[in-house]
Amino acid sequence: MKGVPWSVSISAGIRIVLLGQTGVGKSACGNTILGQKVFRSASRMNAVTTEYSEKHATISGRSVSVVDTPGFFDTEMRPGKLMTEIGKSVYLSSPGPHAFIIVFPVNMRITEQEQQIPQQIEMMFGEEVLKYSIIVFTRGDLLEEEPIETLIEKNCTLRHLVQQCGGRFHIFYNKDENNREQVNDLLQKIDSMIEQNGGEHYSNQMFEDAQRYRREEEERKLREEEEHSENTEFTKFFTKYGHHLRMSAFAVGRYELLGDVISACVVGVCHGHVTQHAQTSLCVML
Ligand SMILES: Nc1nc2c(ncn2[C@@H]2O[C@H](COP(=O)(O)OP(=O)(O)OP(=O)(O)O)[C@@H](O)[C@H]2O)c(=O)[nH]1
Ligand SMILES: [Mg+2]
Repeated sequence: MKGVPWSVSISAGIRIVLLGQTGVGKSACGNTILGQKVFRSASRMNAVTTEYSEKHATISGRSVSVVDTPGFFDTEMRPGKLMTEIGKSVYLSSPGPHAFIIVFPVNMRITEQEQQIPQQIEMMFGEEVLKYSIIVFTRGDLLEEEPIETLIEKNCTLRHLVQQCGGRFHIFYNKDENNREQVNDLLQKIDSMIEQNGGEHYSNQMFEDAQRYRREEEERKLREEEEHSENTEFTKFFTKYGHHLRMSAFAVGRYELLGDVISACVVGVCHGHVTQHAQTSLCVML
C-alpha cells in the first residue's frame, strides 16, 4: 500500500478495532457497522464481551473487518498479561488495523479518568496509535436538544478528549439498526484518516516496538526504584548507627595504633630499651 494514494485503492478493505471501557457499546457498534448481530451486546452490570473476536462483512462492495474487544481499561490484570491480551486485537486485525474506534456513550460523565483513556491507549499501542484513532459516541438517541458538535464546542473536557484523536469523532445510533447512512459516514471519515496517513495502517511492528519500549521503561523504573530504595536504606541505617560506626572506626584505629605501639615496646624490651616516643604514645593511648 506504501506510495499508493488511498483514493486509488478506495475499494480496498478496511480493518477496524473497537476499544473502550466495559459497557460503552463497543459490540453494539460492531453490529451496526457490519449490519448484522454478530457480537453479543447486552445491558448487564458486568462485562458481556470477555474474548477478542473478529467478524467481517461486505459493505458497499468493500470488505470490512471488525475486531471486538473486552473493556480492558478498568481491569486489574497484570501488565504483562494485559499486553498479551491487547496484542490479540492487533494480530486478529493482521497486518494491522486502519482504524481504532474509541467508544464513549454520549451520556457518560467525562472525568479525568475517561480523559486519560487516549493516553492509556498510547501507552499500550505506541505513540503513533492516535493518528489511526477516531472517537465514536454511542447512544446518540439519548442526546437531548443540543447536537454533539455543540456539546464538544462548549465542554473543554470533551474538546480535549476529541483533540487527542486529531479532532476526529462520529456519533452512532445503535438502536437505529437500519440507519446505514451513519455507517457510510463513519467509513468516509475513516477513509479521510487513512488518506491523511498516506494510505498506511497501524502495523504489528508498531505494536511490537511499543511493547519493547514499555518493557524497557518498566525495567528502567524498577532499576531506579531499587537504587533509590538501596540509598534510602543506607541513609536510614547511617542516620541510626552512624555515631556508633564512627566510634567503632575510631576504636579500631586506636587499637591498631595501640597494637603498633605495644609491638614497638615489646621489640624495644627485647633489644633492651623502649624508646621515649613509644612510652609516651602508650601512656596517651591507655
Ligand atoms: N439507547 C442506546 N443504547 C445503546 C447504544 N449503543 C449501545 N447501547 C446499549 O448499551 C448496552 C451495552 O452495550 P454493549 O454493546 O454490550 O457494550 P460493550 O462495550 O460491548 O460492553 P462489554 O462487552 O461488556 O465491554 C446494551 O444494552 C446496548 O443495547 C445506543 O446507541 N443507544
Ligand atoms: Mg462487548
